[in-house]
Amino acid sequence: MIIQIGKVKKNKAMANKDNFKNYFYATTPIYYVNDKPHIGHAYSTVIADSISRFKRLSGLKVFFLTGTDEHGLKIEKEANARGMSPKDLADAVHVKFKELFGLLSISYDRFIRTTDEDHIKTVQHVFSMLMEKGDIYLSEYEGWYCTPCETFLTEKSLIGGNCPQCGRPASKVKEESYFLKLSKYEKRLVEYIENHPEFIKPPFRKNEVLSFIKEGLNDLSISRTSFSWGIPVPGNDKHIIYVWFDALLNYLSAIGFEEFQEGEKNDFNLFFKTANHIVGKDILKFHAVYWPIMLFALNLPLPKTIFAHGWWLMDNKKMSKSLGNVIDPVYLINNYGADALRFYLLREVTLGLDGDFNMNNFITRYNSELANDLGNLVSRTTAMIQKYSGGFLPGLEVGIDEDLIKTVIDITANLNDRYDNYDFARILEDTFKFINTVNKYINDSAPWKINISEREDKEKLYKILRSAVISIYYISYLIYPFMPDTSGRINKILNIEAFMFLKFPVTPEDIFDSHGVLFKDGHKINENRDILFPKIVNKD
Ligand code: ME8
Repeated sequence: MIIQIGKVKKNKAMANKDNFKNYFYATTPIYYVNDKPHIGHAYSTVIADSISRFKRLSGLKVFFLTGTDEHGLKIEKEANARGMSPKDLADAVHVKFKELFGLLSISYDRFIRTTDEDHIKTVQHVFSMLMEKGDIYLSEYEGWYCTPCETFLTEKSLIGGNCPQCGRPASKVKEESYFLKLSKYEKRLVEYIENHPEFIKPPFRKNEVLSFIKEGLNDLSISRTSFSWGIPVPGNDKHIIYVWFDALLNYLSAIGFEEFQEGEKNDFNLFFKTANHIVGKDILKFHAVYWPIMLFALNLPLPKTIFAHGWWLMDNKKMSKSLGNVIDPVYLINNYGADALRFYLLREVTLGLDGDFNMNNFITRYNSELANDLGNLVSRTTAMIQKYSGGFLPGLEVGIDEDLIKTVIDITANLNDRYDNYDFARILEDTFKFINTVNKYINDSAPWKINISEREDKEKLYKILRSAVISIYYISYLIYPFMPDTSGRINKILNIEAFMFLKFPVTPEDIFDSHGVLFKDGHKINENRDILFPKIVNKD
């Protein structure tokens, strides 16, 4: 069955049902504000945006959260170096993230800042609850700390005095500290991970997490006394709360945990059970070990999935300021467009694996797949409709090519599973294969050779026009989560206001029904004056 919905209108009938299966909560990491955003930040956010858009399109009630992580020593140090207060630094840099997300058409529902009042209240409240419960206790921390990673390290893990994660020097710390009892929940966490295959994705990351836990968990230091930029520990403001304990709780504060605790009937529990935390592989440990233990301590359910994506390298080297090879997403967007960047990030590499950002590849993919294959399909189809039928789509009764319909059905049959497994590269691969199939269909059927004075030939021509238009409609649907602006531009050309809501698996009847509703006989197709992807001429 297909029900027509507006592009951004939610499907009310489904969303209001008191059932968490109709909800979807997507989160990105919250980003440190010590520096402006780079391609890695764009990447996590685009992944979360794409899955959120697909889930909305499928009729779910979606909450998509992103934001900034504004406390901690790293931010305090950077602010000192710039001669400004940490809050002023955060105020200035968080705007850069918002600007980037605006340019990238990121459809977030909330941009949280850890300096937001409701977040601070939640963090202090959770700290007090766990103190009361006895899962937090006061003792002394003696060990090592990596400020760039905001991570406590054991002496044994250091590599020549440096942090094993980022390679920069670690510093020795000895101070009074509050601790969270991790060891108490170790066994329960192992069991949970082993019994919930959807909890850590991709699956190959699961063993990595399990072997870390099985080495034995030390209780986690969760407060500091040697600097001041953080949320004070309630009742002992000599201490500030460890930035990761503070940051992880953003996933609760953003969706009304406080109000829920106070007895208000909101959607907190429905959303939280469906949470998909999208993170880089560098911070998987925090999300798959410390975070679930905080939630066990709070008697809350765990998020549904933690998805760890890989890292982008630049010409096979780690991006770093000192190497001067950090890619500025704003530069790429200004030169090639947001959708070209979104497409490259999602198409080039299977999510979960590392990728190499290479400008030549970027330009090659852009020119061949976006400009030649997709752009050309849209422009030649609209040109044909102008030429052969004056811009009006004829022949509803003649039907659509059956092989093309079958391909659409094959692709959509696996769509939900592919999204749930973050197999975006595969969806794009199938979609671009389909684009080529349609281009080939037009070439092979050679409408320019048809003599339309014959009735039968006229029907043949109408079938080609209609098949091409309906195919483009489904292509627009399939690319919408990844390239929303392009999809909107195509819909404008097709002169349609909204997608139809697809219920999976799609049947041939659904397709015929939808084309009958959207593309009635004589439906006007707009002239394509808008070149979707102008070719890039390589200046080198
Ligand atoms: O870790 N390739 O913030 P952060 C791919 N505040 N992704 C990359 C990347 C790269 N080269 N570099 C960064 C923090 N990322 C914490 C998170 S969450 C409660 C707190 C992405 O500003 C990737 O998602 O260092 C990584 O996990 C995130 O940026 C780190 O951002």
